[in-house]
Amino acid sequence: MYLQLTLETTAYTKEQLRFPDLPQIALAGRSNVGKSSLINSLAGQKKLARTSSTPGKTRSINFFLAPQESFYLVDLPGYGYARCSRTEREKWGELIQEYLQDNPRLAGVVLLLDSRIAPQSSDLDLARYVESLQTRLLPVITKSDKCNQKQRQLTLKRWQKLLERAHKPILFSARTRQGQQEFLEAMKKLVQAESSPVHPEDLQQA
Ligand SMILES: Nc1nc2c(ncn2[C@@H]2O[C@H](COP(=O)(O)OP(=O)(O)OP(=O)(O)O)[C@@H](O)[C@H]2O)c(=O)[nH]1
Ligand SMILES: [Mg+2]
Repeated sequence: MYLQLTLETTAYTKEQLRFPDLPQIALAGRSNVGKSSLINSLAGQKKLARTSSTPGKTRSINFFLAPQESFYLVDLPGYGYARCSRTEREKWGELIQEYLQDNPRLAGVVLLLDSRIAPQSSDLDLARYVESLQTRLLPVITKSDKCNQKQRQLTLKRWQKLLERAHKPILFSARTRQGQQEFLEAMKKLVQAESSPVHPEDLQQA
């Protein structure tokens, strides 16, 4: 089953940023981890969100509306992209922070993690930041098709241990659609839980 999604707004700067009055789920993660590909895979479309094998493709915050479920899936620019200038990196960091902080209708943050790359401090920093915002964190391990079963399970366990207060990580592949149903269900639960307080025990269940 696909998720109907339409690109509604795009913000390149803080001035262009608007906070929609509907629940939002943000997709965060390092450049090239597969955020935009995940959106395309969910929607069953190839070019809804722009993807590239070169890191740093998404440079704006893109709001994709799921009209049937009444929430937004928000594609964020990736972090940890070394090849752009420092000022540009700082500008994106500020834009992402501006969006995540004090966003009254942020229902959760999906943290995408590459199944082939060892845990990075930038990922852990983002996870801690999301927790500090009292927002639910849903880890998704991407490109699972690139690993064998043993590697996948190892990565899963590793992240589960590191992010013990978050939702159990979901193994996902935009290529084979592994984990798609599980992910859709987890997102729906985040939307339903939007207005309930985030206690440590909620974080495990949401
Ligand atoms: N094999 C495989 N490749 C994937 C998967 N998901 C993404 N890719 C590839 O990884 C590359 C980066 O994917 P994007 O979706 O553009 O990554 P992104 O996180 O949006 O990157 P930025 O926009 O730079 O932050 C592309 O070449 C994709 O085809 C997957 O599940 N399996
Ligand atoms: Mg992208």
